[in-house]
Amino acid sequence: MAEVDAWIGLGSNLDDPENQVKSAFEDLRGLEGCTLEAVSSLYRSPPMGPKDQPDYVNAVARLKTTLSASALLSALLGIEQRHARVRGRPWGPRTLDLDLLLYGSAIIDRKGLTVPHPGMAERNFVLYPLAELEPGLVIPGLGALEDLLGRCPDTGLYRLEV
Ligand code: A4P
Ligand code: MG
Repeated sequence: MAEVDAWIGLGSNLDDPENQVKSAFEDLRGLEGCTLEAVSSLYRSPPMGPKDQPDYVNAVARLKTTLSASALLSALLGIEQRHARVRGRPWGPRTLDLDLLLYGSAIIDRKGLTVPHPGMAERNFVLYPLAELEPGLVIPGLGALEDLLGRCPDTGLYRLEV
């Protein structure tokens, strides 16, 4: 099967978020059928949604994969579970959230899998790390990353030193 570039968004705001994200990079590196190609810096930001929860640490990663989009999503859910993710309220706190942001140039909209990930165009904690790795990226159905950045201020977003 042909290899596809997939982009993963990582986020955590519980149980040492920086380490959750860094160890998730290692989990991604170990995924069968995938090669971890690049990871962004870690970024801290205030919570989007309910404010009575800790700040988040976010990052993005780029993989080359021979997995289908749905097999890759299942693998990501498996990693979340190993990080003791307990699903609470929507947009509530979590030890690790892994989103499949992009899967090559695919536009997918079926039960349980929407790609590009809904809402990514309005999330500075997704767009700025993506731009760090690939400023010229074009998002299927949404346009040039550069244009999305122009409409999404980096307010509150803070790049952590590595
Ligand atoms: N699903 C469908 N498409 C996808 C996809 N492309 N990637 C389904 C991942 N999952 C996808 O996910 C619910 C279901 O979505 C999955 O089982 C999968 O089948 P979830 O992560 O449990 O959903 P959720 O967390 O309840 O809601 P949601 O909308 O995914 O939350 P988000 O969007 O992940 O937001 N603030 C900051 N600063 N940084 C953050 O990272 N994150 C959230 C959670 C809230 N506020 C935040 C941050
Ligand atoms: Mg999610």
